[in-house]
Amino acid sequence: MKIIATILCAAAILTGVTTVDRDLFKICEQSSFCRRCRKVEPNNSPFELVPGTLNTFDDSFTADLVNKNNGHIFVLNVEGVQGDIFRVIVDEKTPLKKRYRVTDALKGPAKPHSISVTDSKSEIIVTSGQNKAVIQASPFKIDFYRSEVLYVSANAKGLFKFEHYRTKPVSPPEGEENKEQEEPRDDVDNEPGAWEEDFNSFHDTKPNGPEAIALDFTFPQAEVLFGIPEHADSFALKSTLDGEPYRLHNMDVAYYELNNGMGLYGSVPVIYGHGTNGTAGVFWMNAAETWVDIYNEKNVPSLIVSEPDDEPLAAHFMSESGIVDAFILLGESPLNTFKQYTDLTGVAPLPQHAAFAFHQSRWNYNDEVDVLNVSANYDVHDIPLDTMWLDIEYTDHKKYFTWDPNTFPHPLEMIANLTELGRHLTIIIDPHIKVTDNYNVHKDLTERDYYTKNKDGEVFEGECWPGTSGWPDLFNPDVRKYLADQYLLENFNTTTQDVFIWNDMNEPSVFSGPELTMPKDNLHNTEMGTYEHRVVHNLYGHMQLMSTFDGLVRRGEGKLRPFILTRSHFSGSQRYAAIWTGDNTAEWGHLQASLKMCLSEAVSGFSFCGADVGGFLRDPTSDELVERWHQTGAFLPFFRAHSHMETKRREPWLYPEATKLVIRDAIRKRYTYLPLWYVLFYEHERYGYPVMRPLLGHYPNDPEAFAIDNEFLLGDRLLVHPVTQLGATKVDVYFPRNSITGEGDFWYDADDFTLFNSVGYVTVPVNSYKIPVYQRGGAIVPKKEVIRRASTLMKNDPYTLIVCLDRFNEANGTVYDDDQRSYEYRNGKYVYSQIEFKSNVLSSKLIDPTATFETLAWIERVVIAGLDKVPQSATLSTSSKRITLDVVEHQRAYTIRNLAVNIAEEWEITLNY
Ligand code: NBV
Repeated sequence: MKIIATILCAAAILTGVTTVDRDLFKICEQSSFCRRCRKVEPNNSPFELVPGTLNTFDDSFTADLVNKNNGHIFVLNVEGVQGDIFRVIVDEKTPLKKRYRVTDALKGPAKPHSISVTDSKSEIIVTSGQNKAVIQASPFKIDFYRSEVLYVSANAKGLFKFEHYRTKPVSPPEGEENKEQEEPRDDVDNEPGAWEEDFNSFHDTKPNGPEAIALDFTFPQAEVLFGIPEHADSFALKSTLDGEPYRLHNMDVAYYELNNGMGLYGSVPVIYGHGTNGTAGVFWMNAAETWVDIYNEKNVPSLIVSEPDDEPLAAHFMSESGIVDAFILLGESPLNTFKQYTDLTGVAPLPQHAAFAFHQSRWNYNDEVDVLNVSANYDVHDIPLDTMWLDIEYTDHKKYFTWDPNTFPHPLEMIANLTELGRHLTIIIDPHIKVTDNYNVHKDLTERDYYTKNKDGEVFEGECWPGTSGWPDLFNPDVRKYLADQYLLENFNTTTQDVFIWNDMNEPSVFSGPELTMPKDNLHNTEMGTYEHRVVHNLYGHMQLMSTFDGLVRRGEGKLRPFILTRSHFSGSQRYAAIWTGDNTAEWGHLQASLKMCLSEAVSGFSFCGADVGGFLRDPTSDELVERWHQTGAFLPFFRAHSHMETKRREPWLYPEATKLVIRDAIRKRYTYLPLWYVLFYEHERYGYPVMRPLLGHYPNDPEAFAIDNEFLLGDRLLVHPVTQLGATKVDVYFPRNSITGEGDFWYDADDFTLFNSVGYVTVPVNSYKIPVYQRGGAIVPKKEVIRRASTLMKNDPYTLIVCLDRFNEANGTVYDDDQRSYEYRNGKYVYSQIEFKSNVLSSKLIDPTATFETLAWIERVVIAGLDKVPQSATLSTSSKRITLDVVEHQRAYTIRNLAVNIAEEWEITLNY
């Protein structure tokens, strides 16, 4: 039965069913725990603190919490965490067995911050720096303040629920009634599916029965809520009360639809509330299936920017199991709050340069000749390309870490051919392992007992690309180490250190499983003991990434930065891999969704995000869509064209010349901005702010900007409003209000320096080449204008600095460079300079003077826009020379050429009037 479902499903994927098969996936009503949590009566919380149980420590306190309805006792633990964060943990005091605690999402143990505690009968007040948590004893509630302003309340709605572990009732012998169960022992016993549950043809044995936890968080200062990716929906979260909650459950959802909260491949349980009074966030660290209801009184379906006298916006997190472990982020400003989250879960580390250049993928390139021809054609058509990708068909019958001997007989030669051109190869490695005797990985996993087990403790087998497959138990560190070892060149000797890795299907996708993933009663051998898959589901892909990352670091002898692309992700996966938005469709709506989805991911730690350029499924509806998609992709952090095996080939030269030229122009534009991307990624690693940012990141007091998700910022330097509508001849670009000046910033059209300096929408005309990109007045952007076949060949090429002045005639920026692929920058081998324009002098100063980096790259040109007077000449001075240069006017800006100063030098250019 299951096998048939599998085959049908795989067949549906291949034969062009064009909408999601909703019957395959649950709605909240079909999930017993979601129903149970959703029906908790508000404002009637049975939880209260138990008097006399308070224990205080330097950085935390504990107190007992009782559920008055059944007398069960829990322990509340409130901790101060460095960086204006509170952590709230609730677990059972004496559980039948230890409940699972997520640890791998955090980059390391959260750093404690001292607290002081005042206790009265009715409340406990905890102060930690400028923050305060007020814990009301009965009914239990916690209010979190920053500088005496209430930003977050936990359980203000009284929806807190914690289903303690209990012994499963024994089923009576057939034909007899179960006397013990005549009276419900607890609220959960009334709920069908609490002890065993069916969905479609799948039965979940639920050995631990009901074990859900849920808690509501109210954001009194918020006018908009956002975060909790991954959903194909708007950036601003919509009210869910009349529909489905947002779901966080990693699944392989073929033909996913737009504008809804169905779970997708990744789950990042962090939510932010923002308003003109400030920002706060909640990181709900739970890896089990989770649903999130969004409360908004007005219940406006599209945008939920609220008004001051509305009921506060709130989120109700409902998880199937685990414990309550929530971090309250009181960052006050959006960027600080995003940084608090990356301080906990880590940043996306600085990628190799090639990783954020252009990638060409396809399911599948047929053979070695095909790969090399595509690569060669990029040169013929003068389009830069850094990486060719191979999908699952390169393997020998979907046995990962092998090559198909017929189509890829000489992988090392193929790789060398690409490497000689400065290009890379990326190959896919999925987590399912073909069950067959003639496969060493399967044999090893079997012999070492490394596979995930089913509920009866036998090896779990299911269906996936290779046919019958097993899934390594990646929660076991030994299994992670074993798989990591498979990437080492001594084991995978048909690859090289230059080969990048793509981990797909790691939700995990199981064609024969419930909701196309693993049965929840499967068993994993974790570091904390044996746990059901249900408890850790959203972490499976993350554990694969830990393993792959370790393998690639070791393959590169600790010197090379790995590049991994992953589909499944959880909080913290950004430390190991870039993400893409999975199997999108070649339609305009999906192009629009790519920005919204990557914006939500960016504020949730995933700065390295992209979508399949061109759309994965189906043939693009028009050539224009392909053009606009390349233009949009060129300004998203991860830029890869990819397509399904049943679509027509899509390499740029296969389109009419006019389309090819537009695509070429967009990709080349990406390459001109690589120095900007590099410094933004570096600063992301160094400071923790996202690379791609919503407008509210820098314009926190402009409510008009809060829900905008058809344009975005790159750092604080560029505003990008890609064209994403069919037949567009104009776009309405929103220029936000600066919180400090109360006015609009200056924005310069990146192509011709046309100045925009008002607040509000401006309709700008677009032709097919136009990508509406604006550089902020006050920002300096480094670029390279000589484009080569691959970014790796542009290392020593000269820079151009684009200086756009603000209304005070000033500007600032940074430039960063290093060897572009190794970890040597962490040993001080880099250059990071501050470039400043002030009082008619443009200067470059090393930010870290002790860092050293030898490069041949020099600054060739400086372009200054926004000068109010025409300079006669410019004088360049360095420690060793002083020369006078011409200043040439062109397109509303002034250019100074032939500077010939090395970027690792300090220098000054004075404008002479
Ligand atoms: O490996 C084949 C595809 C891949 O091309 C795509 O990018 C992934 O998201 N993979 C999914 C499996 C099957 C998709 C129908």
